[in-house]
Amino acid sequence: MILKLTPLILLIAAAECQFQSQDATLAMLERVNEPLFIPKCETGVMLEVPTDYLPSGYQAAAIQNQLNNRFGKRIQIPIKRIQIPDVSDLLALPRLGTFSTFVPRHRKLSARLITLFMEMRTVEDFFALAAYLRDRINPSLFVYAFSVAIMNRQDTRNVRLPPVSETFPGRYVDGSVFVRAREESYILTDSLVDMRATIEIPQDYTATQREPEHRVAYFREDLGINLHHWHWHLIYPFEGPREVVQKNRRGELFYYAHQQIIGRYDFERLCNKLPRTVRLQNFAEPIPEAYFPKLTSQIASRNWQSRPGGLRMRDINREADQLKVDIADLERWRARFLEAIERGRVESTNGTSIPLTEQNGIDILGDMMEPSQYSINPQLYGQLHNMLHVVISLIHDPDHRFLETFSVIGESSTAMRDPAFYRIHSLVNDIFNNHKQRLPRYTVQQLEFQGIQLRGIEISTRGTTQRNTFMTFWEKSTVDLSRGMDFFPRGPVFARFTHLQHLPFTLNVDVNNSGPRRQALVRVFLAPKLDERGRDMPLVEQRNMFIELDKFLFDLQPGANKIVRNSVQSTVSIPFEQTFRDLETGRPPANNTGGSDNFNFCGCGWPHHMLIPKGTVEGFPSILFVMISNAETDWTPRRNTANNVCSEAAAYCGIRGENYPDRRAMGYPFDRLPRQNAVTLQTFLTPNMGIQEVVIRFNDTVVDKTPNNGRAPRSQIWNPSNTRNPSQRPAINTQSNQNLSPNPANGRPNTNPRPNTNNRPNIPNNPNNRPNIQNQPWNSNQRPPQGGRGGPNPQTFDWQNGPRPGGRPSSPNNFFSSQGNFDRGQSQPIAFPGRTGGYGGK
Ligand code: CUO
Repeated sequence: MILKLTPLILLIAAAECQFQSQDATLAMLERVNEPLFIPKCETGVMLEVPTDYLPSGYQAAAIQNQLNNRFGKRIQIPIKRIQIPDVSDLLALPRLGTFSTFVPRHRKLSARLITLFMEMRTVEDFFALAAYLRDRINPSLFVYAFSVAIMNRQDTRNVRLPPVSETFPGRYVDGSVFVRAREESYILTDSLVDMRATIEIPQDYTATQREPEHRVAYFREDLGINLHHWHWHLIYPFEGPREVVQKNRRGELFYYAHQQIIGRYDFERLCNKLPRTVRLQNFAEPIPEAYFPKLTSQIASRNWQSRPGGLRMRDINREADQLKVDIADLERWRARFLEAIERGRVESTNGTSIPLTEQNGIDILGDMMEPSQYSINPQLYGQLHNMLHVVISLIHDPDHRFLETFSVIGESSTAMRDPAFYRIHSLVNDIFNNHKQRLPRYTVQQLEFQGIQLRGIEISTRGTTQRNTFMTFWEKSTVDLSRGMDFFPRGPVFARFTHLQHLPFTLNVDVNNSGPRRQALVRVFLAPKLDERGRDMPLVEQRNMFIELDKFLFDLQPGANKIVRNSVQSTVSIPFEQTFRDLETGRPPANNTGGSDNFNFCGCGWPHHMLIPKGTVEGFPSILFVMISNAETDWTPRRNTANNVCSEAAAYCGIRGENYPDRRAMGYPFDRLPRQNAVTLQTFLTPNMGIQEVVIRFNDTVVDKTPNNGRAPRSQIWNPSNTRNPSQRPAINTQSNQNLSPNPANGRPNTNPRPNTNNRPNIPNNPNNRPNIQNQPWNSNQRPPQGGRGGPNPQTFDWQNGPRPGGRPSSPNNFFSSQGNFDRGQSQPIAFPGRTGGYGGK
């Protein structure tokens, strides 16, 4: 029985192509604690759910009729009534409990639900099952499996998922935000809605600077980084239908994506005068690092558990989670890994000995380590990585006597907040490295590119005359959390948070090609120059610290070539606005298949604002490495070039439906030990490589990205009580290229992921909403006030109006300063024998 079913609705329901999958998806993922029949989205989307799909308490027809009238639906989407499969096992997971893909029982349930979703014959059937389950099963399980299915079903490929920070904002921001948001939402309604204050999320809400580890909290707690990690695991789930899990080189990408995370974290640690991460080695020893997340679970209204420093991992035996793992298991699994790597062979379930070859050894080990369902022998090699997450996440209640659940490290959307995450992944990386160190070292022939000579590298950063200098600073950005707020009255809930940012820069590379015209693959990496003690880092260590900045194709003409590459073009990162995409205000038009297909893959990518490590006020000395490879041998052309919107974020995330584009081992040329006689980076270089000393100069000042204190102008607030009138919607760019500048109507990003002619996002400088770097005052003697991390009165710099009053005096080390600090620490090119200008290999 479907209530209020009209002939028009039946007509729409019959037309499969007209099913409003995008609206239905956003409605499914909004306010997941709130029943589905309550209108969702700012447009008031109403899913017309069959009565017997409703939770039992709401099934009376009279109630639904009353609720419909009360909430005033605007867009009706009829939900089909189907034969519901047996889902009793899914219902067994407590609705108000927690869910983690690291827990085997939970993972099995998620694999089963993903399979059910994938097997639904039509898109209507899929949404019908989703509608039935949404208000019955555990919301975290639902959101995870539903999101994986949306990304992998053929008929929902064009549907775009909101970032999980909108669905579960409680996993990303201080719990006190919700108390303040609730109060304002209650008082400031209707015509007063635009008076709601933007809620400031302080940078230092989880600890103080008395805790040394907190110096890198800006990295661990960055919203974009945690969204990236969640998205990565959504694309590469451990378990599920074959077409969802078995992706090209998935085990190797698990290794590489996490190896790069550790490399980046250690880079940040050195910038903050912290030693590199010590791997988790002795499982019996206390874990010194503490973590107090200050996050509240909106599902269970519980706090995410804290971990004081000095706790020891203990055997886990929790009947309720069907979870039993001993520390001895972890020891045994690790020993088997190391033994297999030493032998160069692993043993499959049927006893076959399989070699760990140069080509696929790391892929096999990656699948074994997670493990994914493609682990070659789960009984023998166990679940080392997943169970390390689990054991640490339950360190506070290993036998469930206090009825507590896991902490942030047990959930992929929050795990990177915890310092212990990096201890685990340093161990995992060390094990992978054991394998890599046993592989034959790259010979000169495997590294060089005949006839190619790299002659010079230079970084020019907009807004400064200093060469080879990256500039970093703090920036404030605004996100709307209202989709995750399950309380009335509705309306925007803007939160403003501070994150690292860098000035746009350009990489210039001079290359001589003594051969014919050919296509090159340009690889760009960055590493610290010095170790913890200020000594030049030996190459055997430094090779683990090289973080990928970019990788791109370039057509080399015969003779001299000048490669010019902008930082926003990086194939490692995605723009800020893509990470925090607003699907309601920034959706592409329905006929824009090129822009919307692959959009969900586009959500995966290192957040661009974290591309460059923080550096130091004095200038952190680093080494930029560029290598010109032969694209003919190293690059896999795309099979489907029509949908290449996402190619720019392939480095850590791959490309949807395609092979990983780089045929070389991930991390090449630094994934293996350097050849015997290449002790230093200089001696490692072949003529097609080059290095340049650079510095990363940090300015401890907060720049306000959004005008008007992060709030929308009053007259332009989009009031959800308005009807779906296009004239009242914030403008969406309809030009052919991508406009990712903030939307003037609400100060929020205008995400319109349409390709421009060269398939790269075009990020214009909008004089009203974004800093126009070319005209900004960093070159001048103007001195905006300093704010900075944890200061008593953090100040912001308004790009339109200049410094705000009341700023702290400028520090003499500030590169805003007029003291001529631009000339300090100017990097010097490294001189190589027989080479002028200090660039390139030998
Ligand atoms: Cu991504 Cu351990 O794999 O968190």
